[in-house]
Amino acid sequence: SAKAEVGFTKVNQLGYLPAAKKLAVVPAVAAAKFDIIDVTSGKVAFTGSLSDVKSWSAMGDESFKLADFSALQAEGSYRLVVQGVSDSYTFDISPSVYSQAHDGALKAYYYNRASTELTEQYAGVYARPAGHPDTDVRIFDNAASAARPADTSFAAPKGWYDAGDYGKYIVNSGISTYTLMAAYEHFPSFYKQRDIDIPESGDAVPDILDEVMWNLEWMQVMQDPNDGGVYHKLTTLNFSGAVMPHEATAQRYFIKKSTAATLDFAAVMATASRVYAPFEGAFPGKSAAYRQAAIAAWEWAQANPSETYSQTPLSKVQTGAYGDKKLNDEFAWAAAELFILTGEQKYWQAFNKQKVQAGESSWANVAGLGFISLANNARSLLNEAQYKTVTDSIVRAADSLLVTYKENAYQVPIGNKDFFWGGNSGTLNRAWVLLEANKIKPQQEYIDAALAAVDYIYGRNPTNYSFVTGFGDNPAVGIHHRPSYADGIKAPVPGWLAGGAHNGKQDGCEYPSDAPAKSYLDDWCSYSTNEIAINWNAPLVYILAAVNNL
Ligand code: 9MR
Repeated sequence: SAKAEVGFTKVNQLGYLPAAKKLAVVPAVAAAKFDIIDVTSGKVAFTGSLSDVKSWSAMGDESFKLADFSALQAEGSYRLVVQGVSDSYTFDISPSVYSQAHDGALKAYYYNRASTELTEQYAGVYARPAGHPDTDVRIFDNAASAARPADTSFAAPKGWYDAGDYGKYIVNSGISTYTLMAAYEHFPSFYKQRDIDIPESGDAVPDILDEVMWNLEWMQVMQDPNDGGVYHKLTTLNFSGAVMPHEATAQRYFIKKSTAATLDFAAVMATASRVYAPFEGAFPGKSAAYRQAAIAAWEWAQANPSETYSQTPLSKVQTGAYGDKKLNDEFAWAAAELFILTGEQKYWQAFNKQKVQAGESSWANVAGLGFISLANNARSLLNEAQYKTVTDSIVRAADSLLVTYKENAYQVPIGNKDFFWGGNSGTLNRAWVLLEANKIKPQQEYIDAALAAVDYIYGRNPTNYSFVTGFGDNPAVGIHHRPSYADGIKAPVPGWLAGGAHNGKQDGCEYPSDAPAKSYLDDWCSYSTNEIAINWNAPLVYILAAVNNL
């Protein structure tokens, strides 16, 4: 077919905001013009010239042309037509084009709740029995202390499953939980009336904070109340088979206290203490308890500054490691949040001592989160010069991302080093830096680049997939997500962002291409490109909230 011979025209399969820069990527055919057809009337709504032939080394030797139809701002449904190429998928131009996508990305967390039944009322066809009550979780020998000896057990229910597996990991919960709270903090009026149809919908608390509470309640009990240290993870010894949650019943353990987990926990608890303070009526005592938990965790980390987590291939524990040897960013982030919470100078000094800079965040690098919190919450705690060191660092980071964006012929804020396991979350976390810089020093190009990241996620990328399940005309379906695989329903659980293209091939699957930007496999086999994770969805929620509020 024509499609197979010359490839596809790639668009954001959801569509574009009316005022946005609008690009499609067209195969490098001879045609010089493109038409945009209004699908309702069948008439040509816009005609433009294709760019000259371009290339991006991350795509190997495939070249392409760009179609720029930014000037088309009229609301409607459209498709892009080029002679010699199949028509693009249909896309919308509308101010609400990312609204349902936002709600879907947030609702995904509900589907990954541990310790509860998903009822048909809220989960529809994805209803399932409760899994992992986590009422009898055992202390693994490397987690034992005098107060909590090995093999004793206690309860740590709730929380979200980390990803396609059923583990609950503090390091990964840290950045995920924070990012969702930041979305609420930065866009409170957007969240005020937002109903994502979860069991708590309709109560006095915004749904996003109800959903986050499900994870906070678990995180809180991951702290040993006797010393303030926090367990790195709560998992089985090995990954379970591809079964539903209630069928994965192997013994679960609290595994080793670590400095990274304890500091991420401190940062999240300090953030939660301030974010939930206005909701004392709904959650009595929580804000104060979180404050105490954060301080106790910080103190433990001062006394235990280098308890890193690692697993050898021969270890008895084979679940995710989230091992991180570089902890100055964790110290900086926790210090920033504790400074905002308490106003105490010792935390500001502790932040500065780490000599970190703003930039793209990830589970292993959380310094940027500290900068975001300080820029948004510490204006009145700092003098002008101090505050400027924070905002300058964010602007510097964004400006270097802008260079990447402008140098990239595909016009996305993605460099060749940005293809790694979970790289789609990196793209969204870079968009976050750009949007923070836009608050400090407004510049249209920051917004263009951030929206280009959204385009990439929903289909304007070399794979032609929308990387989010259930959204777009050609979404990922074969995600590495145990419930989606085992539930017998063809369509995967919706709203989940796949990790994305890169050519690490850690899973040994057969990939369609070696080129990093095209090395993506929409199949269960590919846990390195097609797994989902709570820390990848979180910046998706944040960015979609942000672009809904541009
Ligand atoms: O997101 C993690 C990625 O940065 C690592 O390269 C990868 C291999 O260690 O692990 C990823 O995290 C996985 C975790 O260890 C276990 N649950 C699923 C996570 C997503 O694949």
